[in-house]
Amino acid sequence: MKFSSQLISILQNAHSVGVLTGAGISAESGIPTFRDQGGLWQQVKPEEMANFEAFLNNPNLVQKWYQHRREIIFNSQPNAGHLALVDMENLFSKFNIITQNIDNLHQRAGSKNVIELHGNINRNYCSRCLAPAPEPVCEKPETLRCQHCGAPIRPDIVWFGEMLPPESLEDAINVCRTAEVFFSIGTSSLVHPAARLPLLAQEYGAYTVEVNPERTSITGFMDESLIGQAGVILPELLKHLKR
Ligand code: BV8
Ligand code: ZN
Repeated sequence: MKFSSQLISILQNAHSVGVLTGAGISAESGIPTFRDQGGLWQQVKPEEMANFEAFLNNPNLVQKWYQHRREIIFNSQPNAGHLALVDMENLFSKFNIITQNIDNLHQRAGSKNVIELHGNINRNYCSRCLAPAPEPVCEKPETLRCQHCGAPIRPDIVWFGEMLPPESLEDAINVCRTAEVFFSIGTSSLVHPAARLPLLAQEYGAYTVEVNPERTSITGFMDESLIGQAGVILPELLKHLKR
């Protein structure tokens, strides 16, 4: 894999690096993405599953779908792309991962500074009194209810039409303000406001790099586009940086 001498020299002199990741970085762990061939949104429609309305109409169905996703995630492992980002974290004084993913794989790989924009499938809470709740067992519908107020339990995930956690979004914007290099890895860059972050980083002066086997809606704006799989490109890039 060829990297531009500009990217290598900017990275070798950088102190602050930001990374935005999407479902693509977990694809090589066997977790389906959303919009690729065979992706999640080909199995169910987001408006029928990943929004609060759908949940209120049929909490058990939505929780069953998330239970299905928990099982896939539980049986998956972080891949070489996640692990390369863990090693990269040690090469820079400020290295932050902003993830749209809810699969917890960055944290399981060992990344320390992870900003979760869309929540985490490992956490659940009551849809009425917001009390934290244990993972519901879908075979026992009664566990889908809050033990304090009886309302349905929901996953701690940002659904379409819901605000992102303000502090996570603020932290992400601060990363864009200070990053000298900003990577956009494994995202179709279609979901807002996350999709805006690489361009915001560029406006603040970051050298922006996209890692994706396909072109996306922001490829044309990036300073560098590395076409390929994250699990191949990131370890290669790490090798160059360690030389
Ligand atoms: C909000 C949780 C205020 C659920 C998700 C403008 C401004 C603000 C909001 C909007 C706006 N325009 C529209 C909106 C509304 C909406 C939105 O963006 N809709 C889109 C579809 C147009 N945004 C919201 O509702 C957000 N809330 O802004 O609140 C508001 C409210 C109402 C109206 C206005 C404002 C909430 C968004 C969060 C929604 N929740 N997920 C769940 O997971 O079940 S979104 C979902 O998509 C996931 O979180 C996912 O992370 C995210 C983005 O998808 P990607 O990660 O990019 O995955 P995708 O499959 O699309 O692409 C994978 C990529 O990987 C591909 O490019 C592929 O080529 C690549 N790839 C594949 N293999 C590899 C690889 N790359 C590298 N290596 C590989 N091996
Ligand atoms: Zn409750």
